[in-house]
Amino acid sequence: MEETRYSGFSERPRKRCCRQGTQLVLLGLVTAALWAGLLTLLLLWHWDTLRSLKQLEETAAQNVSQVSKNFLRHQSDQTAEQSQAAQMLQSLEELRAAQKQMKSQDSELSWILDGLQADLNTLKSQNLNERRRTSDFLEGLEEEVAKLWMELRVSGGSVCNTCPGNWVNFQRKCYYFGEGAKQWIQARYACSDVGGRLVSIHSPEEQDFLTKHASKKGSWIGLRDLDVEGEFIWMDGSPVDYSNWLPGEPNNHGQGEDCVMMQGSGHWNDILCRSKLDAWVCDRLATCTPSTASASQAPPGPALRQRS
Ligand code: MMA
Ligand code: CA
Repeated sequence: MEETRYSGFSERPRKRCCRQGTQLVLLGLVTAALWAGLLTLLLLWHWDTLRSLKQLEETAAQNVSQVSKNFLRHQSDQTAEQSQAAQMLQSLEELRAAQKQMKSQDSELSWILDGLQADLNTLKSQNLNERRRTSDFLEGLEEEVAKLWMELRVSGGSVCNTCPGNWVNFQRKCYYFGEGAKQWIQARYACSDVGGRLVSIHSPEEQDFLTKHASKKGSWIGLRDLDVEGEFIWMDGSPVDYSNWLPGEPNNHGQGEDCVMMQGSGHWNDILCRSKLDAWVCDRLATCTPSTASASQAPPGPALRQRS
């Protein structure tokens, strides 16, 4: 109807219609291109996301495996450490036990050692005592022999009154009056040095002689009760057959008086052996001078050996 209405002008609408079609096509094409672009972008984004996810997944898996590996390693380390600690604890216990045993062994050993030391000391002192007893016994024998020999000489007509220089004769003995501050034991050695021993006194006559000659300040004499308290022994080994104690003596004053001194008056007192006195008296047997008749027959007398 329209073609009829506008029959003289048919060229123009056809052109409008074509341009619109072209525009539509172009629009469609642009839209399609846009959609295609959008889709492409979406696809690309999707792929990228997928790739990232995959990567993340891989990384996560790697991390998980690393962590589990680490965990396992840590667990095994811990187990090793635990067993090591248990071992160390056991070693410590063993050490403690060993130390305890060593300590008990040590105390046992020191106990045995103490015992051995005590035994040794006992043996030593026994040996020393034995030797002293033997030597005292020998000295006593020698003394007896010398006295018997002297009797024999006297009965054969000999005169026994000869003393070395510095010694004073009385009856058949010689006496040395030493001076100088000494303890009893030092006086004993001093007498030994001059060939005698600390004096032994056996009669009132001998005592009178000594009282006259000895120092008025007091002297050491050869009497002591060192071994058994109250049991006094003379240096010549003879028993105490005569005594001249001060009244009330010996009293072992203060429980330590084991050596005897002769006072200026001649009386005796037991005092401390470590006290120092200014004088001491030694004795020894005199030597005999043979009579002219027996001189040729008599065997030589025993030499009086240096005394202890
Ligand atoms: C002193 C001392 C003793 C003695 C008494 C006597 C104090 O001690 O010499 O040996 O027995 O005197 O009184
Ligand atoms: Ca006394």
